[in-house]
Amino acid sequence: MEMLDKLFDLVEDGENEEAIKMAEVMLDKGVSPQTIIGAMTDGMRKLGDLFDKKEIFLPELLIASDALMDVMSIVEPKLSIGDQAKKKTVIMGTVAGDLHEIGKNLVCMVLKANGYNVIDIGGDVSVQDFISAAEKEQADVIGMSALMTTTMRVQQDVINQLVAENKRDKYTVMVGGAPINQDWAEKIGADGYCKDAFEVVKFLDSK
Ligand code: B12
Repeated sequence: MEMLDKLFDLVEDGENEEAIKMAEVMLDKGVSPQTIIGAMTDGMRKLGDLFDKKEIFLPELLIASDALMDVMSIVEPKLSIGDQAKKKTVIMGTVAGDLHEIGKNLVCMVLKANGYNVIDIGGDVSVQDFISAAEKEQADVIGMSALMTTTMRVQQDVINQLVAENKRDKYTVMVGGAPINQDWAEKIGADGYCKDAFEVVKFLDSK
């Protein structure tokens, strides 16, 4: 849709105010929050490819990420929250050494909108902090995001530590992020991998 492309152009250019206004207009016109989230995710991935090819650089990524977060803050309240009783408690964080939070934030947003009790413990989360948060909140699910090949092994460290502490069976462990796939999830003994925020809901609803 042309409007979605235009919205991402504004995000890419760091036109935060304009992007927010446009997102508000689109929501008013009945464009669904899911459609906007999907388009922004695709846009961000395309920027990632350009970054890879050195056609854009870190400052441009930072500008776009900041604008994207602003747009998401407008979209979040529009994700209708059903009046269902709170489902499971989910601890979500991005692993140690990794500051990429956009994907994790989207997963949190969509889970909350679907009735889950989500506790976002942020980015750069250590192995012990994942486990302490899960214990403290009596969580059912631990979700770990990793966006870099250099940080994905922390997901494995958390699972190994849960096993060492005899706590592995207490939690459903989900992993995700751009370099993660089903093979990795199986290799490290996670319960599930999901490629996007909407799949996470389907996965957890089926548990
Ligand atoms: C935006 C971005 C940044 C932003 C992050 C802003 C922020 N606050 O999050 C900034 C500019 C800060 C940044 C910094 C860096 N980045 Co960067 N970044 C990206 C980029 C372009 C997009 C990531 C993104 O937001 N995607 C959009 C979201 C919506 O998608 P997503 O994260 O994949 O999430 C979805 C799914 O994966 C899934 N999901 C995500 N998490 C979870 C968790 C669970 C449990 C589940 C089930 C599902 C799930 O659901 C999400 C929603 O649908 C990627 C490129 C890429 N292909 O991913 C590079 C990329 C990840 N970055 C990269 C690099 C190298 C860096 C830097 C080291 C650059 C530098 N030289 O400093 C730093 C690292 C900083 C650090 N220590 O973390 C590399 C990593 C390479 C590698 N080693 O693997 C990438 C792949 C770019 C590239 N091709 O080189 N980056």
